Amino acid sequence: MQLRTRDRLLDLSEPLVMGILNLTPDSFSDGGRFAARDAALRHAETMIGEGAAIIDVGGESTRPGATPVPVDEELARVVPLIESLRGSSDVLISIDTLKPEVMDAACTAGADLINDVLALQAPGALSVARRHRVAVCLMHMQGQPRTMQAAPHYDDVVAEVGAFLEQRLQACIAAGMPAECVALDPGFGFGKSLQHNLQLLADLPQIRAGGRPILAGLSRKSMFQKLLGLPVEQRLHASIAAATLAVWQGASIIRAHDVRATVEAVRVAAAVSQSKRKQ
Ligand code: YH5
Repeated sequence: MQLRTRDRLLDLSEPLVMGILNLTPDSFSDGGRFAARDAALRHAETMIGEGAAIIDVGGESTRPGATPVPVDEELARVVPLIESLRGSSDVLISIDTLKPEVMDAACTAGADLINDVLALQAPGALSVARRHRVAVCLMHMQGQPRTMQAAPHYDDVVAEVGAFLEQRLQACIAAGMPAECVALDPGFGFGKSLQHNLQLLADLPQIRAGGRPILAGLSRKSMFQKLLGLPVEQRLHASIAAATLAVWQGASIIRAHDVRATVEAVRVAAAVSQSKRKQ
């Protein structure tokens, strides 16, 4: 399994961990903009040291109920950080945004991957990705971020998510992007009940059937509140169990907050996976 970005081919024969770098003000903001940027850069370097192969830079929260961020503010948060990180490291940089203008500026600043929870459905998003020749992660979401968790409904969640991702992959190909640039993501927690999330993880190989790498984002998500009654700061062990299962089910990239623990779990799951006899 491989993922292309620009002229680089990312080897996914071993699954990789994507470390989350949240640039929303509640994350690193105590001493103003410059201090926040410095703290964020140090956090990125820590995650790289712990084995993150990709850093996912986000300047706007996509959590249910989060407040939207104006484009200028989002640009001011992410672009300088990407420029600094690009200058100091070869790590793959991912930009987590809904806005084509932010995708464009982030790729110009050195981002290698567009992580879009709208799967490039915003006007102009496909052409930005094609022009920069970067990798993209297409994620499934039912509804809009603000209201998606109100009453998610599917007749067959695995089939519907799979069909949506296949349709968005075809839209990328029709827009002139190579299929080799595309990764797919079922979007755990994005317009899904606990049961929907569990079904998607249990049947992840069906979504993998498109032949493109799968990214799974399960880290600290509310499904563990529903399943175990745990607040967000106590979801590490559940997140590690879920990351392990996702790799066992064939996921190639795991998006995570707790990089060291996730890298260890991913390596164990991948080693067992590779020892399995083909039947
Ligand atoms: C994802 O799955 N998720 S942002 C609520 C939480 C904890 C974590 C209240 N961006 C994904 O991480 N991009 C996000 O507890 C993503 N896949 C991709 N590709 C949501 C998040 C979170 C939300």
